[in-house]
Amino acid sequence: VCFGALLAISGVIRAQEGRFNNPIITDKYTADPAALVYQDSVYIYAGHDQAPNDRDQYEMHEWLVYSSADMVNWKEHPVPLKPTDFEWAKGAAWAAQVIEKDGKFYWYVTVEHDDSHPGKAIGVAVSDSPTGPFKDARGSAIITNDMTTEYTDIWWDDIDPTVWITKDGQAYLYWGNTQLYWVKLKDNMVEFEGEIQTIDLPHFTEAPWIHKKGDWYYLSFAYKFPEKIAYAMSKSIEGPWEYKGILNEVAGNSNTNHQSIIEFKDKWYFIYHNGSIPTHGGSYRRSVCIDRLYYNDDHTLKRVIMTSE
Ligand code: FUB
Repeated sequence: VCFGALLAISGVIRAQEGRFNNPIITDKYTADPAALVYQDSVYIYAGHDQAPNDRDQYEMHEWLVYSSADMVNWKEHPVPLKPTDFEWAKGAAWAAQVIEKDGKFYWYVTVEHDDSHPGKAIGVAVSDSPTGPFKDARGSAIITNDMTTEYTDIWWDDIDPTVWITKDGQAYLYWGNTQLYWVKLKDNMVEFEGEIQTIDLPHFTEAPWIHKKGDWYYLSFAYKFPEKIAYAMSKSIEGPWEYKGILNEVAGNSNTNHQSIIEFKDKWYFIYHNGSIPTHGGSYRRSVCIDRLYYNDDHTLKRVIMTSE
């Protein structure tokens, strides 16, 4: 017990110095972390990488949720959601994000749609608690393949939803692979309104994430492949976005890097995944990591120094 307490204290001290014990979860493979700050805690929603050690393909049958009050000690909660909780979905617990509105928690997820709309699609689940249980909030996908492309063979572009709610309560949904899309959401959070729009960013791959500091919006995203993370800035949530450069390099031993960015107790964090668990970790058996994020005086972002560097 004493040794465990000492480890926990030294972990908190290291984190205050900006060095984390990465990866933060080692008993499971976890990917695509989406962090939510709610009250005095941070929640990390992650996909569960379940590919056997000899299979180099995504195998993800459920999402996981962890919470922490200090960014160092993480508690795992019961599995809050699976793709099979959406009757119209076939599987694939790909990247997702939870946002709170009026005491309800909305979880936008990527799944594999059933054969009525082949390819990936975006669904939304809802709960009264950040740890669930969550249930399908609309009984059908909010975004399907046929809404975003005239080419029926592009089945990969409706993935990686990220959401943002402005101070006046307008919600926006962003998503995409190769092409970045966005649309406004209605007040009910489960229908979109207006036309689907696009944003062109250099070498956009996937994994958009919006955050705001002061007057500036930041749109970070996976760049090229293997993925680095790059970002753009704007004074308006609707753009235009100005590309600003690389935020994080390729993360050890993983082709993907999938970040989220939050402020918690006056510090900024960059939360992502790598493939660093020894022996079998890699692009299909990933692990969530945390590092600190810092700003330059001109509001641009300093490149993240991964604890592994
Ligand atoms: O986890 C499956 C996919 O890998 C995600 O949707 C992408 O962002 C990439 O991380």
